[in-house]
Amino acid sequence: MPTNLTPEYYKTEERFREATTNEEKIALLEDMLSLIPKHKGTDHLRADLRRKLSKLKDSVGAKGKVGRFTSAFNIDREGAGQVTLVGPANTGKSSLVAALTNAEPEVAEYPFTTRKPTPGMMPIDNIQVQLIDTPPIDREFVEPELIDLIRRADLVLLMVDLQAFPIEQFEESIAFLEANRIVPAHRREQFPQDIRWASPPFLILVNKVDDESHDEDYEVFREFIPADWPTLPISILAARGIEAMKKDVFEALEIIRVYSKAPGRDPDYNSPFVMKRGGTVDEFAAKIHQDFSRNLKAARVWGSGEFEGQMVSRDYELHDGDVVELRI
Ligand SMILES: Nc1nc2c(ncn2[C@@H]2O[C@H](COP(=O)(O)OP(=O)(O)OP(=O)(O)O)[C@@H](O)[C@H]2O)c(=O)[nH]1
Ligand SMILES: [Mg+2]
Repeated sequence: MPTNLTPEYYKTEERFREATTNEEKIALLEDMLSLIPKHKGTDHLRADLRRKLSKLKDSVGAKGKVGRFTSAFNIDREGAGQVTLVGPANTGKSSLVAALTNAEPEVAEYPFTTRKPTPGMMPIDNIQVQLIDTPPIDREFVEPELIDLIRRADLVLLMVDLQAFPIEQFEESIAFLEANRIVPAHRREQFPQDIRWASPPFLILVNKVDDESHDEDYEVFREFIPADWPTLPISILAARGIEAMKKDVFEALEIIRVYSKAPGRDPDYNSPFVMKRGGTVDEFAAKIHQDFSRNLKAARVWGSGEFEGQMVSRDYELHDGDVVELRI
């Protein structure tokens, strides 16, 4: 249905996009609403603008307080995946984020240092994933917002401390998460179907495996943990297991990197397109541009271990590292 918007509306919309203060945005949104003709074709647009307006008004009203829309627990997804570090106090969560990302969360010898989550970007090879440091979960009061943040994760890294009580830490943490309806993807089937579980993949990081003398303790830990749990020994201090961790994170996110290539040119290996595993040529084309997908005539693929510029159909499933040349 046509919306029949006036040039004046579009002008106001442009000023809204350029506005920098919330007060200015509120005034312009109100103008925009008054400039929209009221009919069925504009129902969605008007509802959308009213929603934006009320959000902005809330956030202005909540100034000084910690408002719903300024909460540190509301973290926008960035990069190839949102990976949330979870665990008891003092296990080394903040240390990992400080060591592997641009963020600088506080690290301290005493427990319960972290009070608010901090996101940072962690490079893995030629992509970036978002790694989020969080407050510990072995407390009397855990913010419901922290639970929501964990529920939204693409991957949960549960960190325990080999030099404390790793088995208890592991058991108590998963019991706590389960009580909050968060279970690992690989165990999802074991839980009732009628409850809305969040079931991201889990990876257990056993930190502070600083040298060979700790390797044996890790083996003991491993024997006590059911075999289906993926675990990885690391030491942030001694930089052990960090590359293996990055590799496991990449695998657990179930993503692939695909490179676009123009005819007669080399691909840019520095800027991959990140897709979900199982993604097709058609989905790749849509990622570049909706028109590409619509007008796609042919595609050639290099990679997949066997192809050297082979023609493929639009439903061809791509693999990590593939180079694709689209013809429209
Ligand atoms: N031995 C050893 N100590 C570590 C390692 N990683 C971190 N630590 C130490 O463990 C202590 C706690 O580290 P943090 O990163 O603050 O731990 P946290 O899990 O963020 O703690 P909370 O914010 O209280 O939940 C600090 O003294 C770190 O230096 C490690 O690999 N080996
Ligand atoms: Mg911390």
